Amino acid sequence: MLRFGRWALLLVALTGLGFAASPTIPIDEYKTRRAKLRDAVGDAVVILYGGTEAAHGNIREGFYQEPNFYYLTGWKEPGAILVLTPEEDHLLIPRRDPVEERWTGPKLGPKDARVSEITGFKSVHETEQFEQNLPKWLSQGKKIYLMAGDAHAEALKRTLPARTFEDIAIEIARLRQVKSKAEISMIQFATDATIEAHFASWRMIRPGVTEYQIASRMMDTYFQQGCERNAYTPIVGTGPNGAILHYAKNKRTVDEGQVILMDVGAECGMYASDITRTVPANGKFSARQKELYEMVLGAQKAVIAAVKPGMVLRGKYAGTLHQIAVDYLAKFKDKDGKPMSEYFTHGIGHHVGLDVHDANDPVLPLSAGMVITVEPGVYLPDEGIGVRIEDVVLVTENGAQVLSSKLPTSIADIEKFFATRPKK
Ligand SMILES: [Mn+2]
Repeated sequence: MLRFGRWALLLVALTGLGFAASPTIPIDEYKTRRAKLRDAVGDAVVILYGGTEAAHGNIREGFYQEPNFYYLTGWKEPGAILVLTPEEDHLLIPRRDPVEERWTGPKLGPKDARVSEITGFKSVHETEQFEQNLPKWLSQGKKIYLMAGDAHAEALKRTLPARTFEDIAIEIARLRQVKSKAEISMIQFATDATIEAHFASWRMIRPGVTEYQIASRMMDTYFQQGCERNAYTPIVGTGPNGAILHYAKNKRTVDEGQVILMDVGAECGMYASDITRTVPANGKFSARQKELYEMVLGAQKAVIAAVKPGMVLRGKYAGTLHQIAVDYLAKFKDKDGKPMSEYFTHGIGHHVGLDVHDANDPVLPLSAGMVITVEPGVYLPDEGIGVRIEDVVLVTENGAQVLSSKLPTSIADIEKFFATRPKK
């Protein structure tokens, strides 16, 4: 086996067997992002603090980088600072600490010979040198842009009472909401891993299994592919739990005749996905379940058909994607004549990227390169059912591409999957 190892790997890559390696963002892309941010803020200095162990790392989750900082630097270690002057990019990282490294492993230090090559920054300093360099850097721009609300940024403001500060959040959000080709590949990877997780759940769902067993199988599927985190707490709701929007207890046992709502997504290489499917416990939808499911699927199709540059995602007024779903669902009534749109009790979707609810400027309409979810649903606690269908959708030049289209949504396809799956 060893002799053929390399060839076997190549064969696997070529034939698409096994799981593909995760794509990455080229280091030059982070430079381009910083250049764009510099253009956006004009004659100003940007100071952005990365996550610290205390703020973002904890025993349960481990350290993860603050997403805005990561977006601009690609730097994943704690305690870093980014300074952009009108002319220069500076990265500040902590000095190496041999005692700390016994716990966290060796880290790249600011004096390392390869530090510029690895970080993509010509200018890398010790964070301990921040204060002594600050007057020089601040003299290069009129305004100072900081992340409002960040504890370090607010402390810095108090030390510079004479200066004018602006919030950098919206400027970074406007960049983050339009994804590059490399980012779309990252989201596609997380989406493909998430699709495999949903298929894995469909293979095991039957009366008698528990919500936590389903969630566990789904998480295992994407962790096996190298994904680092859940993009959010898995929502697996059977029967009435499907009508609880952010249900996360996952303790109930699946009963005969119920549908199971699974809103579960992986985070892989820092990028999130977010997919929801609603499937029948015993492989076949009842007449009433079909009726509700078809309404939601029809609403989702109507919205996806309308996705294109210029459209507005959210908002309860004519012309938004949200309103298209509301108008579609309003054509159907409950037994008292109430429009079914009243059982659609959340937004139609959100941007997806480094965060599952990704940064965006809500004032701007959609444009090519944005990635959103389309997730209509109806929730009827009295009938013990919730139905939601959620896909990840890329806005293209003239329409939309569903990145999660490999996971079926039609009743026929779902029932066929259940009817033909291996019996266990
Ligand atoms: Mn979502």
